[in-house]
Amino acid sequence: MSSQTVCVGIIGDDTSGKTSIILQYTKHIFIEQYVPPMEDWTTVSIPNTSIQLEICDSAYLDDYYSHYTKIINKANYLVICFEVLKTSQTISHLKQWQDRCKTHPQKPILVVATKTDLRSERKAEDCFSLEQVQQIAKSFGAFDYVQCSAKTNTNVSLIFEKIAQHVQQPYTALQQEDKKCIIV
Ligand SMILES: Nc1nc2c(ncn2[C@@H]2O[C@H](COP(=O)(O)OP(=O)(O)OP(=O)(O)O)[C@@H](O)[C@H]2O)c(=O)[nH]1
Ligand SMILES: [Mg+2]
Repeated sequence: MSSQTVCVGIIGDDTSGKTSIILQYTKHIFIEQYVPPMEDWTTVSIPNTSIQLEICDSAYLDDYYSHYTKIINKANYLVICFEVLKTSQTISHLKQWQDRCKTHPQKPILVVATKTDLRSERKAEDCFSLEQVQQIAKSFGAFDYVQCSAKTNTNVSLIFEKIAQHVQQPYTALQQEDKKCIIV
């Protein structure tokens, strides 16, 4: 069976946990402190499929704009990460990510809420709820969403399995009707 290679760009806010997801998935490690960005595209084979994912990390560099534009342009799939801690900054940045993604309406998007382990140590009102995560995913026109923790290795592999599943058979788990705003 010939293999199919798909490029996946991992984008989202500074310290939202992008590199930690890739490290947990590919190397089964989690680092509590500063995590340096992965420099190259990381290629992984998805079990029980002929699909290879070329995963690209992004990081806040001096030339971040051109860096993520390059990633968005090359990627076949976009993974938008944001952490479950709800702050005014996260909300306003999500709106900015939404605008950036609108320039590439043809790229399938998977929305990923990260650091879900923090829900157990914070008040419920300080975190995005499941319903709010679903709403955010809809607002991006995402085909699906995942809630994960790289720290506890919860649902990390599901991110890449859902992409592989979508490559094999495109699906939309979410209603696409309300792309206009993010309700939080
Ligand atoms: N509690 C918790 N902390 C996490 C999790 N994932 C990442 N972190 C922590 O969050 C911080 C940032 O993680 P990174 O993976 O470097 O985030 P990033 O999005 O790659 O950050 P930049 O490359 O700077 O944009 C680190 O201190 C991680 O240990 C998680 O699932 N739970
Ligand atoms: Mg990083």
